[in-house]
Amino acid sequence: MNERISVTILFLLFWTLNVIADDGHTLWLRGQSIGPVKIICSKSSASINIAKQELEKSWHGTPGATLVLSIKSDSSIKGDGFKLGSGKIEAKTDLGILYGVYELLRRQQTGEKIIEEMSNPSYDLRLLDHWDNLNGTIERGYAGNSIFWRNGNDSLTVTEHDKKLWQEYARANASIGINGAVLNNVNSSPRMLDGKILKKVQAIADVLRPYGMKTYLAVNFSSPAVLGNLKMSDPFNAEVIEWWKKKVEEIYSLIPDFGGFLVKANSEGQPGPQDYSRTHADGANMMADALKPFGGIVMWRAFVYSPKEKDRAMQAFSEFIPLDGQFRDNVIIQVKNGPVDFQPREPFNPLFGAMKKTSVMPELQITQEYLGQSTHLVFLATMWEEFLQSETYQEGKGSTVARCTDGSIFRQKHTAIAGVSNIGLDTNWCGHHFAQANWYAFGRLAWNNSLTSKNIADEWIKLTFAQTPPDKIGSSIFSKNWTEKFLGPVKTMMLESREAAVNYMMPLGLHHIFAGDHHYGPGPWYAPNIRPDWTPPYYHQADTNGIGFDRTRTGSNAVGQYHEPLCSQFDDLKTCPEIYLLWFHHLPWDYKMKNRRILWDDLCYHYNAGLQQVREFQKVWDRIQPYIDSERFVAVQNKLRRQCLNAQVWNDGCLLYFQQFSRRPIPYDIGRPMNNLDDLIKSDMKRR
Ligand code: GCW
Repeated sequence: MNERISVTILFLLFWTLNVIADDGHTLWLRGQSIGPVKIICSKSSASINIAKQELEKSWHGTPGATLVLSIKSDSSIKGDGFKLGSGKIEAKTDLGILYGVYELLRRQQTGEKIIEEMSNPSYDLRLLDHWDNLNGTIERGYAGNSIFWRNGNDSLTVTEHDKKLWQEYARANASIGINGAVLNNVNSSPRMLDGKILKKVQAIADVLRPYGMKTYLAVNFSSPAVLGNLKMSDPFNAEVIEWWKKKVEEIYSLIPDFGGFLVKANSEGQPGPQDYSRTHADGANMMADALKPFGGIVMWRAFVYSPKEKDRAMQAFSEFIPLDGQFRDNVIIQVKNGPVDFQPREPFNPLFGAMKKTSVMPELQITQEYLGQSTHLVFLATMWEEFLQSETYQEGKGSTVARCTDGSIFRQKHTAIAGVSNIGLDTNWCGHHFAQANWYAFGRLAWNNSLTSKNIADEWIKLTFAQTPPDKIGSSIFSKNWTEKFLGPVKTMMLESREAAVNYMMPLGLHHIFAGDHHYGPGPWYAPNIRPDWTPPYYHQADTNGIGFDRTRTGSNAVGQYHEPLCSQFDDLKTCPEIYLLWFHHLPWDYKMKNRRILWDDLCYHYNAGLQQVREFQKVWDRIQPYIDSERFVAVQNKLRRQCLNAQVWNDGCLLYFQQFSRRPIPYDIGRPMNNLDDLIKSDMKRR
């Protein structure tokens, strides 16, 4: 064999292996340096040293260029913000420098221009909430067990492997600006505050700290009684107050920069101040007082609802609005984006903008509990963009949810946002390679809540899938071929994916029609003998007269919780956006839609459109095969196949079930169901 041929073969072999082996563990942090950089920085600290290492590891600027990192007192820079410029990064804090470095590297790798620019975070606190249990399982986790907790004799030992994983985790978060983590489930075990467990929390906090991540804990309101053996946990009881004070002191002696508590109280069976006829404010303030001397905060959740009330969607507002102004200034009310529960589509929770004298933070769900878990490809940034840009009208036009929560409109003491994490022990962290994009998007939006989902998708795809290190500096670092054949189609697919899921699961404002309590497949029929607000018929209200939840002024009057003109807009069929139609209205099957179709037909077309969209995603994916490593290609291809099968089940289950009431044919120009309703009801989507 001549030498040239054998070199070529060797090269091809190396290239193929290189392309084959990619398990996704490195996330969006794949950039390897293309040359040296000269760093000038007079300061040294754990975070600054990480910044320097990152530059050396991933520098994509002109080889040999000089970069000056400097700490400056500049009033235009807020918190851990930074100023980017040619050859320099300025910040007020070490973390500002670190975030500036990550931004610079991201721009170099994505070919985005590097201009004189200021970047201040939208929210001071940008947190991941882990719903991780002490035994290592994760509530609504679909990517393996917890990276923090496990069962067994070694449950509290901290291994080198643990530390390495936590460090990788902290690095990924810092690279997108996330600066805190709640390490355990909001359905919290009182044991969480046990001294032995706190030692492990300390070990985790020590690893996260240099990356700017603070540690928080979800606490159980009954801890004084259950863990401290007190007679009760009444927030007005002197012994209870003292117990929390002592506990907080103990925590800060181990973790001096501890962030604070997250509390789910009097919600879904969790204990809370109402057990002692006290209010949410009484409970939250008691904890806030204990944390105050140390600078800690309380994030008190507004996710409350009781089976006695007529409309679950209204309860957070009814319980919390009367308490506005009664909370200590280190309490933040944490509110889910929608008024029911992380559904594929909900209007925004009316508490946003309405609670004017209290710090309010959005809670988003990154883990896809209601959006196909780790099987379906659903890019959530479009949903979050829709939510953040929702107009509340609370202080006139321009009072978007984003501006009502980030301090632009109300002078809230703390600005914060949290996302329920989708991270587990799976090698690729999130179960589905594309679910990494949701973790990424959450961090990016928490830093800058006016980013578009389109830009976020663009960045993420470039960072995650670009194959060869770019050889040129500037905007042309990606080949025309790759941009047209890979970036474009994959981006379009991501941007359409959430609407596709809404279409095949719950179009036109339908919500919470999931099977059983796994929240995966369809179950509009699911109505065992449990509280009605845990069953789909409560939400869809389908009968022979029609379908939808009447929340108009003559119905539950949930519309009344929205500020005008929204209230009238949602109330009036002529102006209610059709995406929320059945959220706010109960309508006859032959109601005329804007496109002149009757409601039943339009519903069928929506389900069918969702199904067709996922079938298209399969084609998109098969076509991009030459541009991606085989490991990730095959993994996503398999997931898309299952997503299509599932979408078919959603289509068939919902249409056949609702057809019993509509008593009309499925329009003949769309595909016929492929499953029998009885079989679907029996299998209850247990086989995913
Ligand atoms: O979405 C629901 C989930 C519960 C969760 C609850 C909550 C942690 O089904 O698993 O409990 O919300 O947010 O508290």
